[in-house]
Amino acid sequence: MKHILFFTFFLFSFSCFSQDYYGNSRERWLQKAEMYKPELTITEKKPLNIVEILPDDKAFQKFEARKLSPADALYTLPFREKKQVIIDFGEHITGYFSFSVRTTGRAADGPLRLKFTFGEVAAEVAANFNDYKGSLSRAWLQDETVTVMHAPQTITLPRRLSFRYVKIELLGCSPQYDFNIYDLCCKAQTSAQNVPAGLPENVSPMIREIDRVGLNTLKECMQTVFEDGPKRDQRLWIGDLYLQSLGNIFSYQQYDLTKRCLYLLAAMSHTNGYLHATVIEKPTPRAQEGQFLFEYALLFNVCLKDYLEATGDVETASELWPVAKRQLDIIRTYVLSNGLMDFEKLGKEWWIFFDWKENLHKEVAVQGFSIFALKESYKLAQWLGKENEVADLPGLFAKMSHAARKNFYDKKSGLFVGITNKQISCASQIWMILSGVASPGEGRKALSALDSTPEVCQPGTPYLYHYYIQSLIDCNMHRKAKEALTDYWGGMLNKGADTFWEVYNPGNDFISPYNFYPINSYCHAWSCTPVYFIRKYTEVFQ
Ligand code: RAM
Repeated sequence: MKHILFFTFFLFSFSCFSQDYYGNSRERWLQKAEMYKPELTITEKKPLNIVEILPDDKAFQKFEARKLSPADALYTLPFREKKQVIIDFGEHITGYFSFSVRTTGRAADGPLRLKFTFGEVAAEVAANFNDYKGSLSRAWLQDETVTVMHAPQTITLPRRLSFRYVKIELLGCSPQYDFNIYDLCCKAQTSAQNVPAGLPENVSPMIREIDRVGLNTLKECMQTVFEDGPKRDQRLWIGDLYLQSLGNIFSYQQYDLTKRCLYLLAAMSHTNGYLHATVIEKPTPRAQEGQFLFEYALLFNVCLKDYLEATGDVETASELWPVAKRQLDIIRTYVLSNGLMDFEKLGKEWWIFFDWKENLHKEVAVQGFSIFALKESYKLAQWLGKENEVADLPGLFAKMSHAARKNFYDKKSGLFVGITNKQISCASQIWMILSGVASPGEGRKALSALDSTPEVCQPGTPYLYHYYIQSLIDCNMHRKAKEALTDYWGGMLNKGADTFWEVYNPGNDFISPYNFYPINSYCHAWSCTPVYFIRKYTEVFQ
């Protein structure tokens, strides 16, 4: 009996997993991805200043960098007595760091041990990394110990780094000789090559600055894929790609990079045809196994549609259409006969994200997002003349929209609220608006009601904030959209950002989804979207 059961199970697994949903397309997709891999532009960056990083209650994360002297003062400084120095490169850079060491008089009679700590923000180099209890690999933190066996010598650290500040500490040396550390250099790299158009002269200084830092953020994340963050996770995530692609359409316009990412994701999908949320490029491209994120799988479709709209590249979109079409089955699997998504079941089988925000109840957002994804996918089908292959969609999103109104809309308050939890969240209103379930008038009412409702679950990251701004625009709340963008991204600027962050809560500088704020990414893809808003909706933002 046991044997029969095992055999049946074996046969079942075989039929489920051994057949590839996409037949033999993967190899071609991977080849295409390789074909569109961009060249990296390398620029040598030199440090600007020696700084001190001091506690300051008013500064971001309570640390402030203050200039002491120009960086080359380091190069003649006998380091044995100095023991520690912090260098400021003056801007966020991503690349390979090198330094040289020479003795000041007597020959070196023993090795040196130096520790380098790299930080995207000042507090990161002041933080204590010992007793790390964060939820991600400790190794993301950028501290490196180097033993210098001979002097003079030039050393390049093997790891690619992302930083503005470097702290250098002397851990070990001989009492017999002194030395200088000099020629600090970073070979900075990016695949962003094009120069985006300048903004008109009458644009306000704040909007101009937000745009500049947004462009910088996007540029730093543009490597051989659109990375989520050049410090962490250094890889392609579909949700980040979707927003970067929007930014790219209105700035660098390097569509081959988007194309490469789309092919790479398709090639790395599961044999069942569903997309993995994230792909790692090195040493050879592979998906992060088991990482299935509901919205991200479907955002592939939206990203492909936007790409097609921007480029007219029907060939790519047609080749990847089967992937987009397959993702729709995710929604079909969970939609109940009453038109609502089976939120509970979906949550057991997929990662439902929407935001890094503890306690966010995602029931309404799931429904809204699903409708949005179906509608956008249908537009893609229309562009490609494939409506007949997804002829069920218009009926499906109409039914789901009806169910959403019936079950979630509280006419009295004008807010959308879930059935299983009465939490009032920004996310729920946003996704009811972006899905078109709420009319612009109802959307305006809902978004305005949020301002006067106590205990609203607010966005936790620029990721959800992006969709918030979009929903304000879609409801014609243009003044409010500009205010919100200026307050939020301008808030980061006022706290010293030279690239925009993964997580930002105006009231709490120390918040981290990973239980350790220095491991947050301070140059993060999903935070670049002011570039898209400012350049697309010129009448609203310029
Ligand atoms: C973060 C990643 C990425 C995001 C996922 C869901 O860990 O950095 O930006 O897409 O979360």
